[in-house]
Amino acid sequence: SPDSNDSSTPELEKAGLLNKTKIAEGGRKLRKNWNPSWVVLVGNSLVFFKDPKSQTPSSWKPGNSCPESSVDLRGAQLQWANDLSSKKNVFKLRTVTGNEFLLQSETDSLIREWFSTIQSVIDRLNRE
Ligand code: I3S
Repeated sequence: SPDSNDSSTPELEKAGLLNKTKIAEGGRKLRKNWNPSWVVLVGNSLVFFKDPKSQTPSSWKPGNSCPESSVDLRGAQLQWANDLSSKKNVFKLRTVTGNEFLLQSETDSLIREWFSTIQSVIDRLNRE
């Protein structure tokens, strides 16, 4: 389309369902609370939405798909973190502000795709 390179419209890199828990906020450790999350990688951000399956029909109305939270990937660090969970396929994302998230999927190929796609965005931002 003619607008596909419009810099005001960040490119959607990836979207899908992952298990997520936040484990630190501003460097302070948090209690784990794993939940399915609809994760969207768009532009320089990773955006988290409620698991669509857990939403009520009314929450599907346009305009009601409000993100739960959003992570700026600039300066973020990504690492495999199977030592931080009994679950398999876990990686940790740490933001410059000291927020830490674990993301997980039972599907090996899927989690590897997420890891490399997020890493490539971080690498691109590091080159800017
Ligand atoms: O690393 P931890 O503390 O063993 O993580 C487990 C606990 O947070 C547990 O919650 P409670 O301590 O509130 O019962 C969670 O239910 C588990 O999922 C956490 O471990 P995994 O290994 O699933 O990340």
